[in-house]
Amino acid sequence: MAYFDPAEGWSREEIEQAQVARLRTTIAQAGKAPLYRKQFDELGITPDSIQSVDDVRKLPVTTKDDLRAQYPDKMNTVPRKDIVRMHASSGTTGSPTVIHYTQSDLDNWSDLVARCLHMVGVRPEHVFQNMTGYGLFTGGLGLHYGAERLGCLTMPSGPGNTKRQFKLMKDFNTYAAHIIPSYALYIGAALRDMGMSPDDLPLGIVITGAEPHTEEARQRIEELLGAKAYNSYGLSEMNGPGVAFECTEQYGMHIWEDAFLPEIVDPATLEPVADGEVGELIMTTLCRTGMPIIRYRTRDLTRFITEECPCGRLHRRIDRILGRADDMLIIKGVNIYPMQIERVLMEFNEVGENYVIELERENFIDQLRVKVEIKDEHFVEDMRVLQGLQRKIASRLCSEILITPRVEIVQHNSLPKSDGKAQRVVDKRE
Ligand code: ADP
Ligand code: K
Ligand code: ZN
Repeated sequence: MAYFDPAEGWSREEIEQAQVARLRTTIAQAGKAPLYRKQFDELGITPDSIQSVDDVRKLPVTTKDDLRAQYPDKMNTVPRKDIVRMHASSGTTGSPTVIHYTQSDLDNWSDLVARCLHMVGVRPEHVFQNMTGYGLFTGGLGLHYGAERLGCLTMPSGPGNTKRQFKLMKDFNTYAAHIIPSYALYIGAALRDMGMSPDDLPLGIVITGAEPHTEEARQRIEELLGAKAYNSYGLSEMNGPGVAFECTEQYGMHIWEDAFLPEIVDPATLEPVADGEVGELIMTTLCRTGMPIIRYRTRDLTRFITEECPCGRLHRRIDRILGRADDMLIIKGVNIYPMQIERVLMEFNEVGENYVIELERENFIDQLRVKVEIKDEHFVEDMRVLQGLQRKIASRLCSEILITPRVEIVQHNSLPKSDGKAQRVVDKRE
């Protein structure tokens, strides 16, 4: 099999040699930023501190708050004239962080994204429809330049206007599309509502990323749109998309270890977890010149998949993101991740694609309410039937999350919808 980039086929030895060399270069470069200069001086860190990959643990970690404190550009390690692009995190949690890129950073980024797309079968002869928001969010321009780099006719259709999206797909024979999972579920349902079938669309590949979604949601997306869906992981602090991506095995995402040095640690102690255990993903940029970032705490929870991938690539895979450490809900003292709830909801064929998790406090007691849309064809006037379904969902949820939520079935298209990252949790507690 031909790789887009020879680095995809590297042995573990080649990967680790490159990591050590690039980490040393990165330390030299990062030391030009005041934050790192100070930390490196205090800890006595020089490029020579790195003799093996494990030596990364000698380095300080970087948090989102550290980056915010350097706002707007104190993390830069090149003169302003060499910076050609800026993005900012979407600010899902708190105020945004700013990322600055040099031209070589942008070129590397596009190569990484092109590599991802090529890995799942996208080719220059294909039309690529980029249905995510452009602007400061990295998902738009990131995928856009990657698809162009690969050679695809790239359509910056952006999100929204579902009918026009379908028309563009049909008229221009779109084979691959990039869609945020919650929006993919939404347009899939819209296709069904319009009385069209997935066979009416030329789509073969859908790239979904930017927010947590379950395996069950992926299967729905594939059925609704009649395409293979591949999970794409990235974050602004590490360029944006193109950090980790599923191969055609659809089991875990290869993290491009020639460009990023990943660690998975216990969030409380920052010690590495045992191989295969869940922890917080930490990453260091290995190729960035304008704004290198050392041991960035992503707050994203995942694990390394320990087995080698049948596809032959030796870049390690991370499992589907369980959620952000900040997403964990503590309800009546029980720790719950929204994705545990999504997984159960998507098991029910009657249930539609949109849901909201609401938390309230009544008489000092936490209440969990799950509102979920029912598919149009399953809507019945008979209250007993609906109540029966609500009870069934509540009891399945209880066996998964160990507390009994109030389940409320609502009509199709009645919950708020978004074409960007969906807000699945509404916490009304004080
Ligand atoms: P923000 O932190 O403001 O959302 P970003 O746009 O940089 O800013 O989003 C990056 C975050 O999005 C990641 O840290 C992760 O939490 C989430 N994310 C990105 N891709 C995925 C994915 N495929 N699965 C789950 N979560 C994802
Ligand atoms: K082309
Ligand atoms: Zn693979």
